[in-house]
Amino acid sequence: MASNRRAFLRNSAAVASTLGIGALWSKAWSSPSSYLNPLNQNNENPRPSKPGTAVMTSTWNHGMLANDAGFAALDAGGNALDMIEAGARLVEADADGLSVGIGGLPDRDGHVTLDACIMDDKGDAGSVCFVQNVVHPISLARKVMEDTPHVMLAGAGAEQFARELGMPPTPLLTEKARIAWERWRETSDYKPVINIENHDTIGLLALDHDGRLAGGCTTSGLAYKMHGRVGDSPIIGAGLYVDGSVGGATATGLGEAVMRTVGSFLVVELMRQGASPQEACIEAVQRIIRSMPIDDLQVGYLALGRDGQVGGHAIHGGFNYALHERSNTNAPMKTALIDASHG
Ligand code: SD4
Repeated sequence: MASNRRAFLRNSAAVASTLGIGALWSKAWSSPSSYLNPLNQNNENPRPSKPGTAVMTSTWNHGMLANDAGFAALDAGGNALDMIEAGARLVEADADGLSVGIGGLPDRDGHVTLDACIMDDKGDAGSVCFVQNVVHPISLARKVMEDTPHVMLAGAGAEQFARELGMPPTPLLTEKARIAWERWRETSDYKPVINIENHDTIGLLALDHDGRLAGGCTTSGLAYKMHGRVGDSPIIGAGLYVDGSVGGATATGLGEAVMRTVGSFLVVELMRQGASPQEACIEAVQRIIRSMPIDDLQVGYLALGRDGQVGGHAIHGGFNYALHERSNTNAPMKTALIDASHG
């Protein structure tokens, strides 16, 4: 899959430009002062909107299939939240990929521990972290949001809630992942590799035809992390943030850097002040570049405005995201894989 990704990346810019989608966010970012609009106190979105257009965008190659699943859920009568859950579940259920859900690479002690969160445009949020033996943490996070007075459940408590909901305990360590872990234990050299599958997750953002926004993020976290480590992905404001009056953002990459800068919240707040999704992602990446050494560190942001505009940016080359867009239920679907690299 890593080599597929590399092969894809050589072609993705061409794909995007063939579909004419890259031009949407080609505007060059100059400096924060060029877009900050302190007068925009009422969350007015100054940009042209595309009423009725449904958009779904998700990180990495597997975002294409996730977006397909999201639109299938929409066409089956669902809304933006259903699009997110369906897209995330598809990737979580893929036992072959060494990230996200079953088949994810374990921590250094051999345990697969999962993190996920979900958020809607009314500000409701649900999250689970450090969860084991649950195939669909995104659905568990949604249940935390919809069925409990809480936002976040962790570890054994989250697993107990899953059992109460009837989600069966399911071992998540596949043979393929176990072999990879055994091989890693020969050296136990802990070093996340940028843009490689042991540094992977899926972040998803959706806008349905009725203008509802939602987002989600789900991951097995960094491979061979310390037992108990939780990354940015389930942290509201870090791995994901949605504000119905502005837009949503999600992050992928080294969670420690995202948490330190509250990245997704930052992206959405910049959009509130008038930045386009693309400009906001660039500035959030710059915050990291300005504040910590970035040689071995990758972070990518993806953002969706409530008007349907999409942007993405990362510290290093190699970050890509999938985009599906449909102007109404009878219109053809436009799809593209976008190379968000600047390097
Ligand atoms: C984490 N942000 O656990 C996640 C991992 C990831 O691409 O996104 N990998 O830190």
